[in-house]
Amino acid sequence: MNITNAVFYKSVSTPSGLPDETFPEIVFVGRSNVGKSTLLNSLTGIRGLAKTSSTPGKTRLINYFRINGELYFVDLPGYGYAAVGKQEKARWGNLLEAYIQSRRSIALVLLLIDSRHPAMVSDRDMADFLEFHGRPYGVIMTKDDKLTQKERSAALRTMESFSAKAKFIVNYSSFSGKGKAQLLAHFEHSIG
Ligand SMILES: Nc1nc2c(ncn2[C@@H]2O[C@H](COP(=O)(O)OP(=O)(O)OP(=O)(O)O)[C@@H](O)[C@H]2O)c(=O)[nH]1
Ligand SMILES: [Mg+2]
Repeated sequence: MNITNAVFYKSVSTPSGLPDETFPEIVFVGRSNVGKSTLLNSLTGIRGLAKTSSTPGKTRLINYFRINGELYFVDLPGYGYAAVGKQEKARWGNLLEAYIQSRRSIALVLLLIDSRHPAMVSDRDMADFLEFHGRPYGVIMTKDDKLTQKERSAALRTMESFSAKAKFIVNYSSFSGKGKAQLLAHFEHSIG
């Protein structure tokens, strides 16, 4: 897939604000600070389209981006961010789960995993959740530029062991662009 046009569409904080399920969606899911918003910017080639931050918890809303006028990229807030209050965590956890379970227009979930910490419980839980609900998903191993070859192979093996139904696993660096062409090719299959 070639991304020729990407624009911010809207931010949503409650189920009632969700847009109609008119376009297929590629949904970005992962722990806070794993690099979801940065990946979105890397794929579209527009720095600053999605807000990024070195402090976790930057994205607090569901953000929709229209891609090529024919699909949405959906940037979701991260899970596993300790400094968020219990109440907000619970509220957000429910919204995230409900979204993944019931949103019919999801064409593909991108599960982002920090290459340096590939076996975190919350990530395993998310992979289980996606598999249980039969959602099509692919894995992005983020921040690949921080790894040695040895660490890369070990991380890949770990990830493969708990994402049996993943359609693909891609090593990605938003800084170098490594993995971008490969990932865009996978999108082609998901969107049709
Ligand atoms: N080295 C390196 N750092 C990255 C990469 N991608 C993202 N980062 C850094 O990771 C931090 C978090 O990036 P974000 O894209 O804001 O993370 P997020 O997953 O959207 O975080 P939340 O919105 O809090 O859930 C930033 O400091 C980014 O610069 C990458 O490929 N390599
Ligand atoms: Mg973000």
